[in-house]
Amino acid sequence: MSQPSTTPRPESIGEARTAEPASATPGVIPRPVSLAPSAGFFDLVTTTSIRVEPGTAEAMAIGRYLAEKLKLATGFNLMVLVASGAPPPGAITLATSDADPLLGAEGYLLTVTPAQVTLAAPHPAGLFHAVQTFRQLLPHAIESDSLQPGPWRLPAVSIRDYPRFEWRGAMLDVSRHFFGVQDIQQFIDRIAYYKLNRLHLHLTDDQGWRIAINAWPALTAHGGSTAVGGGPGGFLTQADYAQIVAYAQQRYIVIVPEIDMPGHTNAALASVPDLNCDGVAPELYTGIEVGFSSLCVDKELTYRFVDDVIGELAALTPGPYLHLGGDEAHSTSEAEYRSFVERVQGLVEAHGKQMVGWEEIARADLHPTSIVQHWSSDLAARAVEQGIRVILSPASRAYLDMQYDSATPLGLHWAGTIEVRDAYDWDPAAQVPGIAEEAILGIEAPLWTETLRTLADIDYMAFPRLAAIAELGWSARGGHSWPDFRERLASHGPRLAAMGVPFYRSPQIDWK
Ligand code: TNX
Repeated sequence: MSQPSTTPRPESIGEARTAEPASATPGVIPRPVSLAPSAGFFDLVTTTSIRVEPGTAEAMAIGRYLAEKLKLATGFNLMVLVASGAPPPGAITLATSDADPLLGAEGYLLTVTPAQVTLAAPHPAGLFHAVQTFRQLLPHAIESDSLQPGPWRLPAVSIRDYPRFEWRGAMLDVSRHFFGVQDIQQFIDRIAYYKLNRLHLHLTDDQGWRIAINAWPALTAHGGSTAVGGGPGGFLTQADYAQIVAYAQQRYIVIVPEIDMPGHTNAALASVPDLNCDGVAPELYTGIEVGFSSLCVDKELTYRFVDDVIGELAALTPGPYLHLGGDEAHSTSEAEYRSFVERVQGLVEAHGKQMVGWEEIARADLHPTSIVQHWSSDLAARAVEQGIRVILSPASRAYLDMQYDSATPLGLHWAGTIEVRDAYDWDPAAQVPGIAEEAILGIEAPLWTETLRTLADIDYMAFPRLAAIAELGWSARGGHSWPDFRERLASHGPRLAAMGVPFYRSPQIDWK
């Protein structure tokens, strides 16, 4: 489904200041814009019903999703019904009519009283986010997938909430090591819990080509056959990819596919000899060096190839974005790099998509609709001068593949080590000189997988740091506070544990 763009809202200075003392704040992450506790509790019981207004198929789907989530731990078969009029006591109501349009594309109100619960939002995405907040108000055992004793009681509260940034993403590298449909779906569920709305899939790199392209079957047949360290690799069929896209859509997450070029292309060059300037295919690569490969930028065939790949991927991708990588093209000359990026920008647009690229693409002439992803230099500020919007993924703060400390058994450390506080305690609007709030489309945390092989590895590196990044992307600047976040995060330990996430038990947090 297409999401309406975020409506600008007046700065909610008043709301941001209604902060209660940390101890009174339920452990909701990201921190809501405003949260006012009131007296009493709502008890979720077998007879609780979930009511949806007539004529709202998406709200109905969200109601069913909520009922399914609650069923695993409670054992309740909650009724989900279409109903209008005043709700009876004990109902949970999902409403999209009459909701304050100032809440924007993703905002919501959540009201819990002893008699009833109301989730209201002008758009379904807001209802979906309200459901995540609702889950976080219940006891942590609600996240278990086996029957738990209860009772299932929520504190009465009134929440008004909407995001600071439109783009709140995570990136998963499925090239260095391959991760299939099930792992990716699990990751989607985890990030949705923290209200992220973009999953960037890094689908190709030197070590593996992971998405089937019908016009060039050798890409996956050969280029998908190994991984870092020489494992068996793997790839997504187009049906797999479509399944992931649909799963993400149901969770209001847009898939952003990346085909990295002109560098990071050894897997393609090894699979299709004609893509090489000399017509000779290199061997497959299973190491972790970067910057040695390049498409042959002055061969016409290169652009037929890129056009085919982009065309097939665009047809499979309902979201508006296509990421062409563009990073670390150390084997392509400056002039060739620029003309390549400019030509590919045209191809992406011809297939109806907006181009996204790593910060290096700011060296080229970009259209105002293209998007630049900052990771380590001040190059993205150049794009801002061209009127372009930026995604912030500063490696020293947001790279989930960096070690937590020097003892972390997984990960790299070229950008330093990143403890939970390092991931949390920075302001996106003050991170890069020349990139102010208005130029920031949002933030994204990349997870590169040179050292990661399993979903457990992903979970350990991503959590809890991804919760910190999610709060930076969503919560109002005025509510940013490490002591407050630290306290709320402590209560997420048992939640993550109940979900089966083997997260990093940072010594900075007094885990509950
Ligand atoms: C740099 S960040 C890369 C990746 C590596 C990563 C490891 C970026 C755009 N390129 O190719 O996987 O460092 O941390």
